[in-house]
Amino acid sequence: MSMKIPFFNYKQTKELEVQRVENTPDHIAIIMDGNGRWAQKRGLPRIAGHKEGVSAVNKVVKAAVNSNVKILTLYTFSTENWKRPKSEIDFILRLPKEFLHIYLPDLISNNVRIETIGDFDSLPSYTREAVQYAIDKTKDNDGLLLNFALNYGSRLEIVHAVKQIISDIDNSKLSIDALDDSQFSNYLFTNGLSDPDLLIRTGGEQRLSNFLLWQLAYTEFWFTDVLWPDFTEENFLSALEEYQQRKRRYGGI
Ligand code: V0D
Repeated sequence: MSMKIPFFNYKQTKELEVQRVENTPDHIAIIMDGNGRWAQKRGLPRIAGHKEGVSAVNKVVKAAVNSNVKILTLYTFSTENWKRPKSEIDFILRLPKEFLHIYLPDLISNNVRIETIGDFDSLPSYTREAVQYAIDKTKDNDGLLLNFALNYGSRLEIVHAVKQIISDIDNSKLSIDALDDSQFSNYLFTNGLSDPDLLIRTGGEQRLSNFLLWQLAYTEFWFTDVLWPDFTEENFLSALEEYQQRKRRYGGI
């Protein structure tokens, strides 16, 4: 890992202040697209691309830690992904365990906290158990929040929120008049998290694909043709720089 800024020593405070002035996004969300195409271009099966995508996740997590990002939300598995061939789904759903087997000790020493958003209970037990173990192991860490969108779909999330709201109104836990957009946010899976400042999508497509529809209302979008397995720390820093440029320009008006 190339560390440009020594965040783990006592010079930290000053660097962090510089970062704040430079307006680092607190919360970055990423749609990690292009894994299947990366593999197909090389004549490999799609799953080879997903596997390669895992090491890109590790690189970006380290880059986020080094850049003092507070929250990194990664779209790993969408509610629509169940439409894929069973063998591919089966392979993908084993990746969390594989990822954590390799990288959890590193994440712990980097003070990273792991969380998830999405329909966790519908995942197979081998996925749930591996991820739950990591959540428990890292729950007291107060560095980067690494938030995996796992079996996540934004419309599902919104419908789930509406049902819960109706039930709370029925039980007089909530009054219709008290329901505003900030109250509504409390019913989403992202309850308690700030909205993303920056959305990155790799792989060339420019759409949201049912990701964080409510939360991205004011977010800056950054798209790249780079396929996710090829995405580097340098690409990540380019996105950060462009975000800072945009903010500076708008701030000046
Ligand atoms: C495949 C590219 C890490 C996108 C990255 C189950 C598609 C690699 C995780 C992971 C996936 C999830 C939770 C966790 C630790 C790691 C992961 C999935 C897919 C879907 F606690 N990579 N990764 N999860 N891919």
